[in-house]
Amino acid sequence: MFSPQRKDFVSLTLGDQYSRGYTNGKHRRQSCWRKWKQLSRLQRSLILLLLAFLFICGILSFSSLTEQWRGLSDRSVKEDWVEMDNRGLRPIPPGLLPKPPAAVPGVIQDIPSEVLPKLHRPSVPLLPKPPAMRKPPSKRGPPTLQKRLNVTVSHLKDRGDPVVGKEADGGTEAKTVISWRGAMIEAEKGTELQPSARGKEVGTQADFDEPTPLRPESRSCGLSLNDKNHRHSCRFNACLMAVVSEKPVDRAEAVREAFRHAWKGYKAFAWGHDELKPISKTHSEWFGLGLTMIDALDTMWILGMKDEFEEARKWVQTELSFSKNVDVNLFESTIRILGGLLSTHHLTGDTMFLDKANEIGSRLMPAFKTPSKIPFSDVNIGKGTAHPPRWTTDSTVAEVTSIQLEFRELSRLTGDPQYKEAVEEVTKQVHNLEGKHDGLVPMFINTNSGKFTRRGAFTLGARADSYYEYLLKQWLQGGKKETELLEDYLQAIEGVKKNLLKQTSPSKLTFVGELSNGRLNPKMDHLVCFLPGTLALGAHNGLPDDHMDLARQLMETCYQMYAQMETGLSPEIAHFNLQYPSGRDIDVKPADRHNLLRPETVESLFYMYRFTKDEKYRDWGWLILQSFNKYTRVPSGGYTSIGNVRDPDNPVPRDKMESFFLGETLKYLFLLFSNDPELISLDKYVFNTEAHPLPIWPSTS
Ligand code: DMJ
Repeated sequence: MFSPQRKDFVSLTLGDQYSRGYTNGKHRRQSCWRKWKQLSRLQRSLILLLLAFLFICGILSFSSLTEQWRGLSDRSVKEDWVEMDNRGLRPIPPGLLPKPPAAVPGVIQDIPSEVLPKLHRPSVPLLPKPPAMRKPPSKRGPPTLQKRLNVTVSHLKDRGDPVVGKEADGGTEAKTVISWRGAMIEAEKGTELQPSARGKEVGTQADFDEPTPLRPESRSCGLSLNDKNHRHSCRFNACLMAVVSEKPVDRAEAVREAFRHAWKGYKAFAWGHDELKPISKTHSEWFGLGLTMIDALDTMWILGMKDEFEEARKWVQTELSFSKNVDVNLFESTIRILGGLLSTHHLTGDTMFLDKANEIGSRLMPAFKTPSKIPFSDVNIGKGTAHPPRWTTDSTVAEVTSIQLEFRELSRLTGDPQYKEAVEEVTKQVHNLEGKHDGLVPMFINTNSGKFTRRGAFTLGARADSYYEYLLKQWLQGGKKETELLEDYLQAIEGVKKNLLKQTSPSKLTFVGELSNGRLNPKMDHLVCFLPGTLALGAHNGLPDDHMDLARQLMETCYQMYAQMETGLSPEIAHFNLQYPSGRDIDVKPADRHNLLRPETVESLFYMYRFTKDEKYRDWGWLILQSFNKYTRVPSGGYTSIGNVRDPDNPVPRDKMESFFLGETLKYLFLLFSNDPELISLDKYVFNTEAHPLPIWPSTS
């Protein structure tokens, strides 16, 4: 309550107001001072406290503002565009769109002419090309170190770097150092964290700092984008120089040897089971359907490994049974099992594989019995029932839109339209759905409503990736007639260019970030590395030239995701540096350091080499194969995923060989090194997302 004194003060103030007219402010100032002096001590303290508080708030908001000006905080896409604008990279206003490019001779004529003018209008310019690799400064490091420039691959092998173990199969003699500490190291959990759970997404400067000193051999190579800051790229590039100058090696044969080694482990410890656990010399089961065996069938055929193929064929014929009370994931079993059986049927002409494909296809059909006809994620192939995951009625967008190549092909081969009809209904619905952002799709779709859910997050990585891949590939599979697929694909690529493309601050590496409620998160899954290959495939088939430019830029980035790691192997997820010009390009969060032997980068290298014939793509693939051999090969047979690509002394084997290592990674490496462009010609086949080639339909189909 107010004290009597305070009441006096109020009456004085009122008197002052009446005299304001002729004091011209001076009196007003005096009055303020008097008012201040007449306040109680408590009141003055409170006011001072309030002022101090406001002052501190002011300082804080000023510093965050300046951070934004410096680009240190999460910037909205709009703000990024302001920056692009400043660099002269503004999107061209619609009225000034360039004319559609003239038809490329040859393939482009296949696109219906009435569709082209509408579709061929790349409206968003690409980011500028990264600078060419610099030559090293002439004097760098002691001369003795510079002499090591002519290091050869065999020299690198002998320099004491860790080798997983001694070959037990009579193959090339390797060192017996087992670099992984301890025999069995606990597998790390996957890291598909929700954005909110991931914590800090934009790195601090320390995240992009150099953690350890340069190794001598790194200093001497001098081929990196930025010598000071990319020692791992540098080391990798030292290897690259060595690769270029090494004696001719039959690289395709080296892939065959790797396959034999992987198969040896699978045969010895996991025969007929889903996956090999090469360290513990046992197996793991996912669906209990011999996943690795089926995924590897067409790889063996393509690699010309007839004996191994015959053994596997016999198992499929006599042991493989789909009459099992087991829940399988619709997407995974479609791309691996149905896709693998169909492609093997095509390559061999053996109808046994088609019969099996038909059987698994029909057992998967209950998944489509939902209120919306958007399929459930899981099917019990024995009981004929389907259901969503326990915690939701949503399905993943990539999963429901990446089963079309296989089911359409099954209908074509069997004459039974039910497969094609079911998956094309999904395509039609997704095509018409609201909630896309410049052609980019959210990650989830509800099986009851048929609508996108959890909108606002857009990625080319997990849960959305193969949606984009299958738009293009279905269009190719069907003979370039289904123009809605092409429209959706072209619009999506424009959406990527407009919303997700960024370049790192140090070396201007182009990457595809993620959009989360309007904010760009500068992270990219290794899964996104399918994109350079898909873009190149589109460009080869008459789509705009800037798709190929983007493919080249992203291919470089995907390669750097390997080259800048200490093991020469990519992490599962990379965070890119948008802020600190003198730091590293790539940071890896502790939860993302694993490598699962994934194929996407070597897949894209294969496409890039086929279309450009640039040998550097083969050299990059060769280095990656050698890193797999060095850090993931298990002496007793098989390869293992690892937990830490940043630690060459302890890469932390996770004791699992995923089926896609044989189904995809080694197949794409072999095709990359093969000198026969007709071996699975890209004008005759489309690869499904598990690397199983399916024929492009003849025009009469
Ligand atoms: C494979 O099963 C397929 O390539 C899929 O599209 C993505 N994930 C794995 C490989 O990384």
